[in-house]
Amino acid sequence: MTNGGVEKPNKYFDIKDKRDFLYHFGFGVDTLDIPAVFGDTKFVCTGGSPGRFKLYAEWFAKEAGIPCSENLSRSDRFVIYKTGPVCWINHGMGTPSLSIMLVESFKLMHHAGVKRPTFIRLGTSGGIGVPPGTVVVSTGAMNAELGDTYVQIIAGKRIERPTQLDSSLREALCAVGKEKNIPVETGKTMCADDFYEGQMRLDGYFCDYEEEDKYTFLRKLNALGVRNIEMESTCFASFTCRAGFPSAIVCVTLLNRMDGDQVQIAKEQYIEYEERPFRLVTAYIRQQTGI
Ligand code: R2B
Ligand code: URA
Repeated sequence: MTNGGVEKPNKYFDIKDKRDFLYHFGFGVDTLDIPAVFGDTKFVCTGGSPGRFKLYAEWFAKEAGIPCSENLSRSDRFVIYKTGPVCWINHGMGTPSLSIMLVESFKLMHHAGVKRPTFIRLGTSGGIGVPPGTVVVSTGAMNAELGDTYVQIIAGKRIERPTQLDSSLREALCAVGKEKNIPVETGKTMCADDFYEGQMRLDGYFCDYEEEDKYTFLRKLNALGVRNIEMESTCFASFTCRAGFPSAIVCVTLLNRMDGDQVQIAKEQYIEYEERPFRLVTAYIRQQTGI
């Protein structure tokens, strides 16, 4: 396992190739004045869905009384919006998609000359023993083998890296949650590699385990301090930690997995749940930035 220290950016990409192109964002140092557009960034907020992140950016701009950019992405893989010092970028589902978005946004911050941006993931998740609508601020991320690491396969070898998150940022977010009367819990987040079998659902197409195995597994997770399951936390924690960027994971639970597997919530309820991480995180950002 690597020691978890902060790593310098890749020695090759600046020296060898001054014309770096962020392929999945569809622009590069040659095609956009990156420092002019992104140089004042302080927070990068991210989460899975492109539509939700467009909405979050628009809500934030309206609340803060500042303009919202157009979609700055020039590819259809990700959307990027900017509202003052906050960038809103979606990351898709699962760690492969997230890892691409994080690498390109770290390079983006590097090219923009931004020193220590704070990264916050605002997501959805399945709760373990907590009521639906609970906002879980993660204390750490656990992989699908129940280890507190992110596993990467590089050159045919398993590399494990720590998945720490920033404790002072977490505490500050929890304090804002209390102030705003948002139901907040802290606990570990398990990062599954898929939505169905990897989360021991009984409603997938395949299922070669029994109902009691599901409950045994969920009870085990609960005993290990896990409060929610999603699909990106290990990679998010590990990458931000390697880069030395403070980071937090704030996910609303859409259901309590002890009570079921299907995500079937009325539209208004879903929107209200999706709003909770947004209200919490943006109250914190506005407190920090004074906007
Ligand atoms: C939460 O929700 C998505 C799956 O529905 C996935 O991206 C995640 O982490
Ligand atoms: N996202 C997940 O990964 N799992 C859930 O149960 C809900 C949302």
